[in-house]
Amino acid sequence: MSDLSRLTDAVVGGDRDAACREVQGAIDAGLGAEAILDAMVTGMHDIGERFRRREAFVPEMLIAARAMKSAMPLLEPLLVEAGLEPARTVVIGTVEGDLHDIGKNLVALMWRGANVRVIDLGVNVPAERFVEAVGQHDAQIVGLSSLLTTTMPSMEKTIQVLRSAAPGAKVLVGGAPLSADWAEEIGADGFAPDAGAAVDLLRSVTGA
Ligand code: B1M
Repeated sequence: MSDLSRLTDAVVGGDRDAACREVQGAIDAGLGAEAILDAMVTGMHDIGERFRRREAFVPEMLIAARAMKSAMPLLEPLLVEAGLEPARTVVIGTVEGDLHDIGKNLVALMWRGANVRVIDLGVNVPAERFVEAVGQHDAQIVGLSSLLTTTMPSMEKTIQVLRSAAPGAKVLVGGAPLSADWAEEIGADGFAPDAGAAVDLLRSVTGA
């Protein structure tokens, strides 16, 4: 087994100490920053797939993301040196009126795991705040989450406001009461039913 497959396993297993040890070992062995990052992204992708197949659950995803987050500071200087900082920026938030953030946080973690810069605006976010953040961070993508049927109209309004004020931004949506049909109806660029699918959706929209 190569060092990097041990790193992937450490992320999948949520083992923070092992992830840091494997990253440091790979750096010391002279492996490239991109390969090391890929090994962790593969781990996050793997846990996302397991989550979709109901073989892993929210706690496993959280500890996997925590393991990757712990090891990232070791790798960051090399990524900067190699010019491998995230090329894309996503703004994410839960729409106005809605305070649920567990699912949104998972999506944000998975997107970070896919090496995307994620600006998390939190919960109860007014449409105008999304517009402001897109401009401020030069974001290409906006992720909207809604867990309440009563805040689905707020998501629709947010998309309308974004379409006129930030027409270049792609809008991806998700949340338990939503469906792909409804997402299409309100003009979203994509819908993901869960955090694993959200990574695939992001990749398909960005062509990454
Ligand atoms: Co609330 N709540 N809640 N709640 N809550 C639900 C959503 C509800 C279904 C419970 C029920 O009645 N069975 C119900 C909504 C009914 C409806 O609208 N159809 C409900 C209600 C009614 C309410 C209140 C109105 C209750 C009240 O006060 N009377 C109130 C509303 C407050 C508000 O938001 N203004 C309320 C409050 C709360 C708490 C604050 C107590 C708490 C939230 C804590 C928090 O988030 N920090 C809470 C919780 C925990 C829940 C349940 C129990 C769990 C939600 C959750 O975290 N799921 C929920 C019942 C349930 O779902 N069983 C419920 C786990 C999470 C991993 O899944 O969020 O679906 P989920 O995210 C998934 C996908 O949806 C998707 O990926 C995620 C990961 O796979 N996804 C995206 C989500 N966002 C995405 C974005 C994407 C892509 C995918 O792209 C951008």
